[in-house]
Amino acid sequence: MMNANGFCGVEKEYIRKHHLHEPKENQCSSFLVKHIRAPVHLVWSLVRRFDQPQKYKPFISRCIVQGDLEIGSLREVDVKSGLPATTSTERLELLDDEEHILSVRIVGGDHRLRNYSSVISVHPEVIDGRPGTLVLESFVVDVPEGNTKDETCYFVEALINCNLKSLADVSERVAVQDRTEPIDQV
Ligand code: A8S
Repeated sequence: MMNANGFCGVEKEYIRKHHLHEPKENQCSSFLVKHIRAPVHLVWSLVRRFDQPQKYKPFISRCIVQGDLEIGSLREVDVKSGLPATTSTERLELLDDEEHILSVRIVGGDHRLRNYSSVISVHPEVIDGRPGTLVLESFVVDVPEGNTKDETCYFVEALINCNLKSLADVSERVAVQDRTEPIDQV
């Protein structure tokens, strides 16, 4: 059942549990929702790879993690040309394989997103009688000098929308392959 904001009860519950940021006066915060026609284990297997965001994020060309993957690990991300950035340094804040939650904080890089922090969570749902996935991604970030809250939110939401669209494309391609019946050998 949808409410006036277009969210149903279960989405509201997940948002309340995992996606409550507390933006300060100079910050903006928002979240996005995506429904994917692929099972949750498949979507999570892509999302959880803190060391390989380029597997689905279309603007990332390269990523390097020094040492073992653990909470506090840093990744050095190279951004593809054409964007107002070339690198970003990002810290793993939370990786929960039970609840399917990943949280990342941006700690450096030559871009304008200061104090950016994001949470992405994935949840099983049924879409047209098949296993599907509900993806929620939320963020909080400083509003840069010379920009408004709306501009900042719009910019970040556009990037996240591209990431989620691509996550859906990659996951759905694999899901369709997995579903194809093997051809009987004669
Ligand atoms: C993510 C989310 C975002 C990434 C942004 C918002 C970024 O990688 C790009 C352009 C920028 O200006 C900032 O989960 C930054 O990846 C594509 C380099 C951080």
